[in-house]
Amino acid sequence: MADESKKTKKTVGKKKVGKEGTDKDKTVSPKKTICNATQQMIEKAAREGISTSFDRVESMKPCPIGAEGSCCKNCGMGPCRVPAPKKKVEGKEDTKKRQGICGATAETISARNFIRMIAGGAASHSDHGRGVAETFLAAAKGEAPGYGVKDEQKLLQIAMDFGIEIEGKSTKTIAIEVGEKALAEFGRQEGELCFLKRAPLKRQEIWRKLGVAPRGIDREVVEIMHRTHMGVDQDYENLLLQGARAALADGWGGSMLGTELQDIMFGTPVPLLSKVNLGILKEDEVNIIIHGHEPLLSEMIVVAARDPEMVELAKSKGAKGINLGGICCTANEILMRHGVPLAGNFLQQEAAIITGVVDAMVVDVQCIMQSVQDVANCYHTKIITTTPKAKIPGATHMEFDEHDAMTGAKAIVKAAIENYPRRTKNIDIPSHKMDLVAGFSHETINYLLGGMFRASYRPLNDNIINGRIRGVAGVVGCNNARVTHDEGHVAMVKELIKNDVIVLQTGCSAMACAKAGLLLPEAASKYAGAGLAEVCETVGIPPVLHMGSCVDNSRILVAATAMVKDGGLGDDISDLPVAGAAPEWMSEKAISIGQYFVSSGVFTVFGATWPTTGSDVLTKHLFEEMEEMYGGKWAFEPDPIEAAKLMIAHIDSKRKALGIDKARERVLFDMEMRRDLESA
Ligand code: BF8
Ligand code: SF4
Repeated sequence: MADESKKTKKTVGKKKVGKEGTDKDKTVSPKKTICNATQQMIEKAAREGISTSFDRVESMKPCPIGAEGSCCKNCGMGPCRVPAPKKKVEGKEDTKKRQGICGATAETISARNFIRMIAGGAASHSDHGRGVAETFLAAAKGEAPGYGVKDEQKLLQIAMDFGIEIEGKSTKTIAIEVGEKALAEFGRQEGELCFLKRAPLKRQEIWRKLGVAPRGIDREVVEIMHRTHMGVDQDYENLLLQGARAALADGWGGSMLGTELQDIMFGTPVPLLSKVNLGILKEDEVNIIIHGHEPLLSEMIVVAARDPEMVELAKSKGAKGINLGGICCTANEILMRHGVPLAGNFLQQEAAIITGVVDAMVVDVQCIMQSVQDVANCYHTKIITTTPKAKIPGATHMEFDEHDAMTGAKAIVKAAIENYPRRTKNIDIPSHKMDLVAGFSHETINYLLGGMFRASYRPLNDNIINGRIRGVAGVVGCNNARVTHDEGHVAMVKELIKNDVIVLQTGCSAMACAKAGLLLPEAASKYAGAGLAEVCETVGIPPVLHMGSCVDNSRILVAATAMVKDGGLGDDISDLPVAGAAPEWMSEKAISIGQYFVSSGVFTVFGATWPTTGSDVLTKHLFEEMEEMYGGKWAFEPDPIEAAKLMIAHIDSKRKALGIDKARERVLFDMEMRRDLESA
C-alpha cells in the first residue's frame, strides 16, 4: 500500500511513530481502508486528481462542539454552544454553568440533538416502508402491474398479525386489507402499532409501563420535532422517552412493515451464493450500479436487464451483455432475493465510478453522496436519480412511477446501454472479489436449524444452553470515513466468532465481512471457536449470517423474539445472551436502530464516535440508567476488539443469570479432552 501520509495530513486518529525523542513529530495516517479494491481506486483517484471522501475527511476537521452534541441551533437566537467543561481552568475546577441563551442546559441540548437524529433515522426507514406499503396496496388493487404476491404464506401470517379475518377470502382481498392496514399504521393517531404484539409479553409490558409504546409512526417523529423546538421539552429524561418511542416505531413499525411487505411482494429470502467487491464489474458488459435503499425500482431493473430485447440492444452497442451490481442497501435487497452481486458498501460508491466502467449509477434514496456526480463528471458515467424525493444537480432525472414500473425500468436500462460506447480508455477494474452466502431471513434460519417438519429455534436455543454457541451478536451499520474503512466490522466479527458467538449481519457491515470471506461456510473452521464451528459444520451454515438491508434489522428483532418464545432462555429479549453493535456507524438511521435495540432490551455498543460526550449527565443516562428501564443500554468503544470483549462479557453475564454458564465450561472441558485424546 502506498504511504498516504505523504499526500495528505490526517486530522483524526493521528499516531506517533518512531522512537521517542527521535522523530516523534512525524505522524502517519492510519490506513484509509483494509479493502484492497478500494485502496487501488483511492490511488487511481489520486493519480487523476479526483477528490473522494477519503481525501475530504483529511481537511474537514469535525467541529469539536458539534461532535460532542453541545451545539444548539434550534432557534434564531443561537447557535448556542455549551462545550463540555475543561477539566481545570487555572488549577480550579470549571464550574461555570453551561446554558444556551434560553437557559437550555447542556443535557437538554444534547438530548434534543440525540433524538433529532432518531427522528431523521426513523423517518428515513419509515418513509421507505410507506413507499412499499403504497405500492403493495396499488399492486393488490391491480393498479401496479409487475408487482404481485410472491410469498402467500407470509401474506396470511401478516393478515393474522393484523387481526384480519382470512377465512373464505381471496388472496386479492386479503392483500388489499393488509395493504390498507399497513398504510394506516403510518398515520395512526392512537392506540398501539399492530406489530408490538409480536414482541414477548414482558417486553410489551415494559413499554406500556414506561409510556413508550408507539401510537403511530409519523406521529412519533413529528412529536420529536415539536418537543425539540425552542422552549418545549426541557427534561432530558422525558426527551429520551420520546426518542425511544419514535425508535420503536421504526424497528417494530416502519422498518418491520417495509421488510415484511417486501418479502410478500418479492419473496422471502433463502440462502444463495453470490459475489462481492469491485471485481464483479465487467469490462466487456454494460455495468449498471443500483445504489440506495428501496427495492421497488431495483427489482424491476433486475427484470428489465434480463429482457432479451435489452440484452440484444446491449450487444448491438458492442457489449457482451448487461451486468448488474449493487451498492449500499439496495444491493443487499437484490442480493438477498436474486443473488445480484454486491459491488461494495457505502465508502465504495465513488470508487466504483473510478473504475471507469460504470455506465449508469441508478440511485433512489439515502446514503448517496452528492460527490458521485462530481466523480462521474471525470468519466462517462451517467448518474440517474429516480425519485422526486432525491435529486442531484447535474444528474439525469428519470422519475420512476410504480404504476408503470417496467416502462421506467427499461428506459433506465436503455440509457445505460446507450452510454456504453462513451466509455473512455481510462479503465482499471480491481480484480478483488469474494464469494459469499446470503439470504438468511428469520424464516430460513428457523427452517435450516429446525428442519422442514419442525421449523423452530429449538436447536439454536439448545446449542446456546449446552454452551457450544456462547451467544448471538447483531453487528450492523455503516462505514464512516473517519475510521479505517471496514476494519472495525471485520476485527469485531472475527473476535466474536472466535469466541463462539454467532453473528447476524445487515447493511454495509455485512458487505465488509463478506469481502473478508466471513460469510462462507468454510469460515467456520477457519475463524470460529470449536463449539460454534461444530454447529455451523453440522448445519452447513456460515458463522456469520447475512440477514439483509438496514430495514431488515427488524428480522433480528423477530429472531430474538422467536428465541424467547422457544423457551429455556428467559422470558424477555433482555434475558437472552445477545448483544448488538455498529462499529463504523455514521447515519442517523444507525442511532434509531441502536435505540430500538436498546429499548427492546439489547446491550448495544457503537464505535467511531459518540454524539453526546458533551454531557456527562445524558451519557450516563444512556450508558447506565437505561439498563434499569429497558434491560438494554448503550455503550461506546472505538476499539473493535475491546467492543467485542464488552459484548462477550455481557453475553456471559446473561448466561450466568440464566444459570447456563456451567454448561459452557463443561463443553469446553469436553472439547479439550477430545483434543487431548486425538493427539494422544
Ligand atoms: O441503510 S449501513 S451506510 S447503506 S445507513 Fe447507509 Fe449505513 Fe450503509 Fe444502508 Ni444502513
Ligand atoms: Fe440557543 Fe435555546 Fe435557541 Fe437553542 S433554543 S439556539 S439553546 S436560545
